[in-house]
Amino acid sequence: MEHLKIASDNYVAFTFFIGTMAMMAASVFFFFELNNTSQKWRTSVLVSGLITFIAAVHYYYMRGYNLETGESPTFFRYVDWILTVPLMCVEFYLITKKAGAKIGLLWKLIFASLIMLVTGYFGETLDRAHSVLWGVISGIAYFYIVYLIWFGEVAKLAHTAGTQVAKATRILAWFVLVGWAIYPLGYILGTPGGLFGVQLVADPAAASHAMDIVYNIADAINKIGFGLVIYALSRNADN
Ligand SMILES: *C/C=C(C)/C=C/C=C(C)/C=C/C1=C(C)CCCC1(C)C
Repeated sequence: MEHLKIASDNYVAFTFFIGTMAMMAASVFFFFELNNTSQKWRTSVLVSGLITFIAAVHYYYMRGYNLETGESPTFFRYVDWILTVPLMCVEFYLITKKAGAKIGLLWKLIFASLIMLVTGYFGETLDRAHSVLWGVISGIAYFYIVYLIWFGEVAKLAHTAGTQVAKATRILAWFVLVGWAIYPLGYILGTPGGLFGVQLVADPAAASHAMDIVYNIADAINKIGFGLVIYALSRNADN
């Protein structure tokens, strides 16, 4: 087989490559730091490492897939998200558990995230003709997660869990509100329904490329940044 190289103007392949390396480096960092992490925070930092590690494996695969086919690796993108987004819900549960979070809260977050992702997958693949409808349903589940974290149970528990946990939860809440909002932007760019019928990128190939670049940037911010907030909490918390 011919050796495939990344053309210098192939930004999609390049961001898959950088994404792979960044996720790998972050995983090594989180895993090695476990040794210097207090017992109380070890599971949280471990989960940060698992999130970036799972992403690293998917990025490695997606990088090769995209380079060889020139296509968007939608299926494995969603496999990655379906594994890593619930683990981010686990992070919220773990840091509020000390303030009395119940397992029911974790299930609510996971259930909403699965609705968000499965409906998004439908809109991107199985029923592209109704991408706006699926995007709206996905968006409702997304806003429910935002609600739980900003005003609902997560916010209330974080408030009583000490200043460091409250501060970290507030930063993570910003990740969910702003960092996660990058994904619907990618979806709007890449699906035929656009923004309620307004197509932002007309050419289908260009639209799909734009979507991948936006998703790749969002993943780096949200997976590595999110993990670093948890890591910082494990260093700053007084106990
Ligand atoms: C590590 C991966 C993460 C944090 C992925 C998050 C994905 C989302 C928040 C996706 C949200 C979507 C909508 C809110 C509407 C359109 C469809 C999605 C799935 C792109």
